[in-house]
Amino acid sequence: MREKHITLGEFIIDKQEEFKYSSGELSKLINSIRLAAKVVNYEVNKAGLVDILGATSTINIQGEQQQKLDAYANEVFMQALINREIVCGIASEEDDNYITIKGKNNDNNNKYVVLMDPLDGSSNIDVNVSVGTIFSVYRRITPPGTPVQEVDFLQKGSQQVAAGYVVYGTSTMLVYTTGHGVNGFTLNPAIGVFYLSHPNMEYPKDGTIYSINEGNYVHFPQGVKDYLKYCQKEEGDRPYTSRYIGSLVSDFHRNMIKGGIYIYPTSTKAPKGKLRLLYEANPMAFIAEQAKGAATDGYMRTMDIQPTSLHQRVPFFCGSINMVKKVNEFMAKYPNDANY
Ligand code: P6P
Repeated sequence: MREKHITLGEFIIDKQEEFKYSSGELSKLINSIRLAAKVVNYEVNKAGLVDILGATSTINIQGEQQQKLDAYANEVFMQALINREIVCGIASEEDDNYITIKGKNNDNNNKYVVLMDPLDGSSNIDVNVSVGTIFSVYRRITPPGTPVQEVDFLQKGSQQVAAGYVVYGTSTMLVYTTGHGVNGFTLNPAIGVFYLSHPNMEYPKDGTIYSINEGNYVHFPQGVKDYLKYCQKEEGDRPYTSRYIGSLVSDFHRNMIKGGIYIYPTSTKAPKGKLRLLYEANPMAFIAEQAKGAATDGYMRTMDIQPTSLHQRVPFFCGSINMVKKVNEFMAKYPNDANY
């Protein structure tokens, strides 16, 4: 009996009844991301051939020169979401403020807000290293019919209704959760269809890979330095292997399959860490927990942090649950470092 390969479209329909609250809008939202991922994938894959590389003349809120491809990706995902008339607001790493989106009757009745990093790791674009898209979905908490407000975006990560990423790597994958486990879909570029290739993805409880930019070692808090020395000590299954691609989505994806931990801590150079809470740490934390992994800021659960601003940064320790527990033990010896 030939195994039937389920497409993402079929999977969404099959799982429709699991989407609480939704009368199909969340399915349409995931479908719009599916479409945008294919469009961006096409451009990412030929970035070396056309003048879509390099930087634009604009600087985004991160103070980083916008790469042409991440400005393009931002536009593609924005349009895909707007066209489906499901979301009432979108916040993006590429835009200083969130945008308000009207419903089909120019009303404010759409239920969801989306936060996204349209092309994470964009500094890798010009050197042909994997990049990714990260998205996070909430139900609005302000009254339907009124314009979306910032408070709709500043919800704790524990309130997410969906989160996912696209990794544009040796193959392009869409990995997402709606709170019922994590499933990975691989794109067949020849026919433009995502197939369920990694059902029920789970972080191994233990791992032997750590992902951190060790070039910043001298700037790390002491708890991180102590943990790195623990990883490098010859004892039991250690020393661990160091693997750091410089693209969160790629390091996260490999660690979820093989076991491992990703760390971007505070440092004297990045006093609050580098990763953005709302559209990097929280969605990846939701996926990690749904895959039986863990995510903290070194001291508390990432998804319990109360956001205070759209682009706030947090330290991020994410991966195999026993590795996160261990690094948290080292961090606990230096409680003052919790005040970032
Ligand atoms: P660094 C990419 O810019 C990113 O946000 C993550 O994808 C990646 O893990 C990290 O920053 C790399 O930062 O400072 O090590 O180059």
